[in-house]
Amino acid sequence: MSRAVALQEKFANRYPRESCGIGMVHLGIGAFHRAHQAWYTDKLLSLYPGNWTISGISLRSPNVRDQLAPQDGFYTLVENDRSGQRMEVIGAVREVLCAPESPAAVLNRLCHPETKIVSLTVTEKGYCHDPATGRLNQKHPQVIADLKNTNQPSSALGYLCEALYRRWKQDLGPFSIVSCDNLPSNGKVLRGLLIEFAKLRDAELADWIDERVTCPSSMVDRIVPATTEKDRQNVQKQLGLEDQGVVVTEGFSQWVLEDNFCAGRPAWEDVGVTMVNDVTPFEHMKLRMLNGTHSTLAYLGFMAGHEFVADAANDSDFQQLLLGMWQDEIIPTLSMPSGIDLQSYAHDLMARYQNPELHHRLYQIAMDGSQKLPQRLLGTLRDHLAANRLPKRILLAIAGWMRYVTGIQENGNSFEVQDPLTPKLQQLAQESGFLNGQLNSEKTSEYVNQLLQIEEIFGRDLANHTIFSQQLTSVLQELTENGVRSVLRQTVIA
Ligand code: CS2
Repeated sequence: MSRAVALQEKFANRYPRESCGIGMVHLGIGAFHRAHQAWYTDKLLSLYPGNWTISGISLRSPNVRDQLAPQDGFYTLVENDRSGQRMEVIGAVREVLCAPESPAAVLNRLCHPETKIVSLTVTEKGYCHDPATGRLNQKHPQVIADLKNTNQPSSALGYLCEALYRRWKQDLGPFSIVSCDNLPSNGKVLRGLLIEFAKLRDAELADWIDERVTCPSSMVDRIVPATTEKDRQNVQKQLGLEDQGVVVTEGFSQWVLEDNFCAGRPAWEDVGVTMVNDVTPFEHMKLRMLNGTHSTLAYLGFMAGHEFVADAANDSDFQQLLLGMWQDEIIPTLSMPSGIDLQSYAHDLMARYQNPELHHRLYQIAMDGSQKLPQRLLGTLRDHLAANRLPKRILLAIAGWMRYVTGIQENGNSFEVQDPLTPKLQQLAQESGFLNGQLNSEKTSEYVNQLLQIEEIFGRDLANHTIFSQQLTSVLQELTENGVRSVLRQTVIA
């Protein structure tokens, strides 16, 4: 029996999939999308079968297409937590295209009259922007290339702009664009970038986008570790079928979405999505409380020798660090609509991190820190600096990142730092003499100051904040001299 047929049998005709047209295109069809938006949409189609199935686009590698095409887009979603394991075959993804191989097919799908919503998970770096300001990086090689070869784009912005250009010219009407990446005001930022990009091509197109296209902001949340061979074998054992597209996640899921769609939308509110007028407080809550502490665990936990989030979150020194961060440093910066209890949110986060059934690598989260730091940690930091306070745990987290990007572990082993700025970061570590020969505070201070000069991460203000940079230097010096564990004990106890 083919993979497609076996999965279709398990899908058990929960809805008449063949007659549900494709109404959404998703750029960046990785594991997160399949555990989140596609899962919500699958529940929706079970309730109301309609034209909201998904065309998933891989912007880079053919892997997901190669996994899903032979199975007609079906895949198993495994939910793992303390209450047990659940498996479900998801049918919401009807087609998967690999953009570098077939840009014309992707553009045709985006320009299809039935395409009403385009969503994205292209990670922070996929926006070709300056994370500190949210503006387009006009020197980005993909931006330059996509403005030249408009029919063969490579970036999300390039595809969106060309598709909207054609829709404008052919009078096909706009689609809504939903960013599902962990960026603050993701819809607003994306809209600004798209208009900036379009202006470089055709000012009238930019005006049309401005008038007709909406980009609702969204807060998305579900922890989705990278799938392993063991996960696939587990599905094979439990369901008796081969599935190359398995995705493993936790039981928890949240999606808060701004209700601003220019071409209609599915009734996602009926399957647990929260539709609101303003996503901002929810974004701040999630980016600072979840992603901020996730990155903290990633840098410090990894340096201390932990492999998985659950290992670090079950280590009492790290637990104390997180509890202190939430209570004293993050929660006081948030202001939430009534009914949102940040104490219980923090409590639930700890339980999610400690989930022993989820094997979420710290190394996976540590990736692309230069793109993540501003929204995860630096906003909280700035709020404290403005009130003349130095949040010691946030400082420790930033120092942890500075230590991490040297690519050398505490035991002296080197590892690969995955970040678009890696060459620059490691050059600075070399040039400043940090980690070369005898460590001294002058070299550390030089290294810290050089890093703080990277405007796309730290903006213009932080390098000039003397008390902050001095304190950061001394934390980094201690971290390097005495190791994470020792600093953690001092910071946590003090
Ligand atoms: C993580 C996120 O890899 C990372 O940077 O912090 O992917 C995190 O797991 C999700 O945002 C949870 O919703």
